[in-house]
Amino acid sequence: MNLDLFENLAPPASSQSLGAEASVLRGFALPFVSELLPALAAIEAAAPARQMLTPGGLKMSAAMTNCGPLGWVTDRQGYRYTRADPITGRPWPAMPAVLRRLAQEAAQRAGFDDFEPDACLVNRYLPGARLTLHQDRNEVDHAAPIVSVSLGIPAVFLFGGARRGDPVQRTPLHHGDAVVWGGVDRLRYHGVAPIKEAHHPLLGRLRINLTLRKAG
Ligand code: MD3
Ligand code: FE
Repeated sequence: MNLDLFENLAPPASSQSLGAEASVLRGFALPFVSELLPALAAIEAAAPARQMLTPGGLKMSAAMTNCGPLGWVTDRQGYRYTRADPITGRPWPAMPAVLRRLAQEAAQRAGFDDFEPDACLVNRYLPGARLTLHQDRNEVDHAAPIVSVSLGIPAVFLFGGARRGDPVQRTPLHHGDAVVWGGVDRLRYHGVAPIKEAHHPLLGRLRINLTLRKAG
């Protein structure tokens, strides 16, 4: 009997299911971190993170920037993807090869082949910052998954259902964790509980979350 056949089908020990098509890959991003951090610093130098306004006029508690051909923005006009950074008027910084490779490998590990992200939203959270329950529905192709990478101090990820009032599952996310969402889980409500005061050896009192999407 060819046991390799089964080994290839078995999930890695560090994979955890959040839903039928949502999985946490614990520590998946760790081997990429030393290349990722300088690439992120370059992105933030070219397109500084800023606290955007919701359509209702509230300042978001997380600061955001983007890389890749498309970037997610919100202001009084609404939520949308743009090719240019509204602050600098220049195209968003290019997506670093290491980030694209990380997203493709994580997607593949979770069962989504040929993921071609064209947008990466960078969320920066200081203690106290949060993200209220929402759906990600500005992307054109809902068949493509979303890959998220958590760095720095921990967060509690809130994963609800198809309706805002559905029960919410709470999952801690740590430095180096990757999560892949697709298929039936793609439009579930989700958010981030207020970040607790903490210190991370590489990032200090900061959490960075990268979400890679096929937006266009
Ligand atoms: C679940 N970011 O940027 S991870 C977002 O930690 C966002 O910064 C969170 O939600 C963060 O929109 C959560 C990513 C995530 C992204 C898309 C999803 C989780 C998702 C789409 C469907 C279900
Ligand atoms: Fe989201």
